[in-house]
Amino acid sequence: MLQFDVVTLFPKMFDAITGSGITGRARERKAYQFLPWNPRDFAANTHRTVDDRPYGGGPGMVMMVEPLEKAVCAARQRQLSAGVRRPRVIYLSPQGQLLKHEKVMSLAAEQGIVLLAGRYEGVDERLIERQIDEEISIGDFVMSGGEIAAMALMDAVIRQLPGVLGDAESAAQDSFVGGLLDCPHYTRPEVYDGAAVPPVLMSGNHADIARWRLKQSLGRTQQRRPDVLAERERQRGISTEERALLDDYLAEDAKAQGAAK
Ligand code: 9D3
Repeated sequence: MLQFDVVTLFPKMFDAITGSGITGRARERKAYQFLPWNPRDFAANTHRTVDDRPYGGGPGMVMMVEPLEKAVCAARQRQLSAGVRRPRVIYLSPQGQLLKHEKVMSLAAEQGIVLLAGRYEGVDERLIERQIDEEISIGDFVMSGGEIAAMALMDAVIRQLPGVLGDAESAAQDSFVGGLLDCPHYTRPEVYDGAAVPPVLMSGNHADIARWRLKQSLGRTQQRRPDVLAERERQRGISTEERALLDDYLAEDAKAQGAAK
């Protein structure tokens, strides 16, 4: 069972993933274990202080090295006692490497992960040097702390653990794994306020439907995330059929854009 030990000033935030949905069910089924560690419980004074003013001046506060190190070491020790050979210690940080699918897959293969979620301006750099294996960011935007990033990482990893997703959910996953964005989805009614479902989806021709979906995925990826399509092409090339579907999509889209003007 994958072990997640999380060092955080806000353990209750993690109820959001451990208590609900796929990640809640996975915990009940013991696909992973979650244990929070609050640095306040390791603070040296009666006020339970965990932050202090930055040397050199400037705004905000910095998380102190001592309570954080004690909390990280307690988490690491617990994992070692639980049989984790080499706990991986990750600091969620705006300075980290961007989280990608490949990293999610490699983390899902670990025995144990210790996550550090920071608050304030960040943590004392000596804590990073002494205890952190890697820093991970979830995107180029500013949040108020590392907890939501830690939960995003946990959710992505947990859904890759064996037995967590049912067949239906698994099949739906294949799309990003193939390095493409998802195709559009429709359900009843067949016509909503004059807007009809694409007729091919009502045809019952499964080969046509699969081709249409691939074409939509290729076209949308090219238009919305050209970086993702270029990386897929670099990794595995593009087949003659895929090239033809993409060219078709782009030609039809250009025509539709022209007509709409
Ligand atoms: C406004 C404060 N910034 C000064 C230039 C630095 C800063 C410190 C702490 C910015 C954000 C944070 C809190 N964010 C995280 O801990 C965090 C995060 C994020 O904000 N965006 C994307 N990924 C991550 S992972 C952790």
